[in-house]
Amino acid sequence: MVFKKFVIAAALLCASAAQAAPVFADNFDTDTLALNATNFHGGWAVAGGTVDVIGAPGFYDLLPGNGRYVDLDGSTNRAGLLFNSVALTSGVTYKLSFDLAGNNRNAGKDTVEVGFGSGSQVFTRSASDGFQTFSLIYTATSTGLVGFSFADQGRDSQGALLDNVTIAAVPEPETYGMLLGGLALLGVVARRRRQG
Ligand SMILES: [Ca+2]
Ligand SMILES: [Ca+2]
Ligand SMILES: [Ca+2]
Repeated sequence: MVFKKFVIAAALLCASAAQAAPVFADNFDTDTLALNATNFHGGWAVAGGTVDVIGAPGFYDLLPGNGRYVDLDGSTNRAGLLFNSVALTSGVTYKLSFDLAGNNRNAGKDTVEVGFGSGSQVFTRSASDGFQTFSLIYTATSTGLVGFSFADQGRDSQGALLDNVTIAAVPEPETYGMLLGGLALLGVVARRRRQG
């Protein structure tokens, strides 16, 4: 019985290691609906232009069913830089994940530059594109706060839509190897016990 519990505990450990708890997560659902929003929960700030918080209930809810989300080009014909920071640990690799949709107002394509640590990548979404999950990987070179940001390159007040931003540690291959090794050992022990 004790052995069985041990195996279950080991299996749970594997599951939790494979899905590290996020160090940052925000779905914007608790933010105040506003054009040219400035008051964000979760540490966000805006520079060099504006963004809007739109969505449910009925405030420019362009893609219903996603609560609230950010229109990355506000209402001043000058998209702002939406930025934030998170405490990371040196040497650990993290994945920034986010959902990005087109402007959904027939306003052509939107190009968004996403920054995470010293890296950045440009994502392009067509006007009618729905939310899709994208990600960016960064290995922290020091322990402390690291910035991440979203900058729509548009100036037409109809930006790409952003939702569900999360950052979580990526399990290292050695961790998987150790866990698999541990499980194999448990298998051997279990067989020996059955034979004995
Ligand atoms: Ca949301
Ligand atoms: Ca807008
Ligand atoms: Ca645009």
